[in-house]
Amino acid sequence: MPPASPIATIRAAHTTDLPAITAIYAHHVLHGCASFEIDPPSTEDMTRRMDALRARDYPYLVAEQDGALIGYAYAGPYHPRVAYRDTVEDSIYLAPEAAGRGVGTALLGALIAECTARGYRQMMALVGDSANTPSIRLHQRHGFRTVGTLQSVGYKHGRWLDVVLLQRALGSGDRTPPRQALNPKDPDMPRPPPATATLPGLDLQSCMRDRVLGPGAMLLAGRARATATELVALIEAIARSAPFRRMSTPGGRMMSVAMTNCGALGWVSDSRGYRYMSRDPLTDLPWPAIPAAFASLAGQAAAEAGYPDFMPDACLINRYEPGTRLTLHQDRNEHDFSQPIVSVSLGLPARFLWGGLARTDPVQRIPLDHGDIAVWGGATRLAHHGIHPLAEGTNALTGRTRLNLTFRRAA
Ligand code: MD3
Ligand code: FE
Repeated sequence: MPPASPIATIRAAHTTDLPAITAIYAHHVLHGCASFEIDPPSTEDMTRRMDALRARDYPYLVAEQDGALIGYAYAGPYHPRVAYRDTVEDSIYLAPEAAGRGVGTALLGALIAECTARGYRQMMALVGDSANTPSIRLHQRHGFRTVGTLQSVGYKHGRWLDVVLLQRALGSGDRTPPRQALNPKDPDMPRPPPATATLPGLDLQSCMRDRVLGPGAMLLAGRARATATELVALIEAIARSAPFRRMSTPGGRMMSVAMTNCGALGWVSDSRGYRYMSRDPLTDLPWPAIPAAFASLAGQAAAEAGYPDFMPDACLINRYEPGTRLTLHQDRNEHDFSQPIVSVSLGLPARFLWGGLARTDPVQRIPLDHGDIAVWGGATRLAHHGIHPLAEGTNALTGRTRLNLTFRRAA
């Protein structure tokens, strides 16, 4: 298995990326059916194409690993006629060695965020070759629906090729009229600045920190920022009926993190061990229900990371103060390890300790900021992890505190 290490960073493309982009695209033109070109374009051709997109403020992104470019994605006009001006078409190409590692998912997530912020309302994907299931699934994970198949419209590598059309809405989609272009008659005119304030949970600067942490594990940076105020208020309400408490480990040590729970099951630790309980041992009452805002955020994040049907029944709420830590451990009190875990960080930043499947594997430190969501599943579900002692600081929303929501399917 590949090492569970940060393998991709997403950032805006530079012109200096063009030779690498040209090489990746040439591979797909020569050997694949996703592109319907037959002759690989030159770096100059690719430069002209990038310039044309960027002059009109379409996003162009790259994925990088250890300084090497391993993939790129851009959005462009779906059709040149003017009434199509709010609809974009995406393109994503990965270096062959980067396939199947979540890099495409991270690129497409960031591209969707960029296009939404620019006010586009629909994104189309035209997948060359109906046998290209990785690309079709990638788009489905990001909420695209297949809207049709153009049959045998291409011929390449000795066979007729279909084009699968997939589509998803961006932002408010068709529920509201489009924002006015500066010159509505001319789709080439620059568009008004992005209305980031209206975005549900996505902001561009955070999205640029999205990372694939390992197979099945993704950092969705800043996705909880837009709802953070509401989340913190809901945590405070939960803590009024199920107070934060410091639990003791089975070995008799008091944990420095204060915890409470909501959901059908709550995680507890005492001299009898770690386990899930349907009632709060402090009050003998059922734990408070998972608020709808929690469930929808966790579900959306899991879907974005490739786990579309996540239905958590347990939400552990951890509260940290400066100096508080969580030592390296595995989460293994759940029944079904094929279910992912979704973690939402609020308030003070932390350094997440990210180890391997064996306790002695090397440990990396990954910064977790206010609003960051991490999703773990698949091969990394049982990775060792922890939180480095929290640094001193204050956060506008939570004061001298870090709050973490951990959503799990326990039963
Ligand atoms: C990586 N909480 O409560 S959640 C915990 O920030 C816990 O309070 C941490 O670990 C916190 O058990 C981090 C992130 C997390 C949760 C489960 C994982 C990361 C994981 C399982 C496998 C690998
Ligand atoms: Fe844990």
